[in-house]
Amino acid sequence: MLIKKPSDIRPSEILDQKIYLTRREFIRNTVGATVAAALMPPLLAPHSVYAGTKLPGVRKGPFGTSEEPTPYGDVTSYNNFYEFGTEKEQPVIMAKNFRTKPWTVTVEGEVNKPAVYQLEDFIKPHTLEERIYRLRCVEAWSMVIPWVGIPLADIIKRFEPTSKAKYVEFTTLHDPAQMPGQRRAILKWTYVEGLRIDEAMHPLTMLAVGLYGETLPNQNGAPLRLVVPWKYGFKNIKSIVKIRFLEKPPVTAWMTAGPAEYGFYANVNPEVDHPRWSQARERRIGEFFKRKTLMFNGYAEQVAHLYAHMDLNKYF
Ligand SMILES: Nc1nc2c(c(=O)[nH]1)N[C@H]1C(S)=C(S)[C@@H](COP(=O)(O)O)O[C@H]1N2
Ligand SMILES: [Mo]
Repeated sequence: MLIKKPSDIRPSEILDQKIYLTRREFIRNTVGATVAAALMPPLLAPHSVYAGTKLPGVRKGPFGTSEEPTPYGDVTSYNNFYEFGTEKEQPVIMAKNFRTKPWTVTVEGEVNKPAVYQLEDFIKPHTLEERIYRLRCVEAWSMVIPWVGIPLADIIKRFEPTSKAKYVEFTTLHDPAQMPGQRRAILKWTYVEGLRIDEAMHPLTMLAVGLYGETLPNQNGAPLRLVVPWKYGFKNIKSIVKIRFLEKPPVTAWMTAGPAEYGFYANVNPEVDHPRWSQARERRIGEFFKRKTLMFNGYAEQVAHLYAHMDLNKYF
């Protein structure tokens, strides 16, 4: 995602899985076991090291795919979370001691009930459901993740948006002391994302607090992150502390960083290439051969109507 000259792009960003694995092999075979363990706990350490707290009473929710979920170890060790480093192997290590309790979410703007909510007021355990969704990164890799959360619409309704609320803006925590990435000018911090109100209210859109039946690992966006399965991964903002309702579209962090590369809508559209690479195909993490990328990441039936009158080449 980083805006760089092509010559600066590293293999892990282009994400040729073979190169990526080769690099891991290389490190494993050439450095001492202790150093290797520190660099790559997901491959070497048991699954339990990353386990969150089990979330009880989670129901099966609608819309889940029947595709095989990506193994827990991959979902939790191969992450984009620039607040904790630009290499995908970094967040699992760098976010280890990130404090997510207590956690508040500020709700403001065009709503009748603006307030600072405790996370516990936000999401009651008995409301949680599991939905297995595909996640497609703009870098042309994908995963299938069993999320645990609730529909964002259920939460938004409680805030009573006014008739002027046309867009929703989400903001990640700003805390350079805890988030080393924010001490470097990688993005114009903080991370901000946004949705049109009808996208935010769509029944597929959820706020996740867990995956694989447990609370979210820090590197996956604990304690609260957005999941919009038909949009590129970067829309799925992590560690949310603010939700603001607006009349005008918010300016997102990635639009500021590279407006020609990362649009506001960011719908998965295999026909609109990223300026530096094709979006026609993707590599499912754990698989060798690439597969075709589907329109709206395979959720066209549910969401295409939201964009019926829009030129998706212009509004990419
Ligand atoms: N705050 C914040 N949210 C973020 C990012 C980030 O760097 N910072 N990266 C995004 C990108 S590019 C992707 S692909 C997904 C990855 O989510 P995952 O690590 O849970 O798979 O998170 C998104 N949310
Ligand atoms: Mo991404």
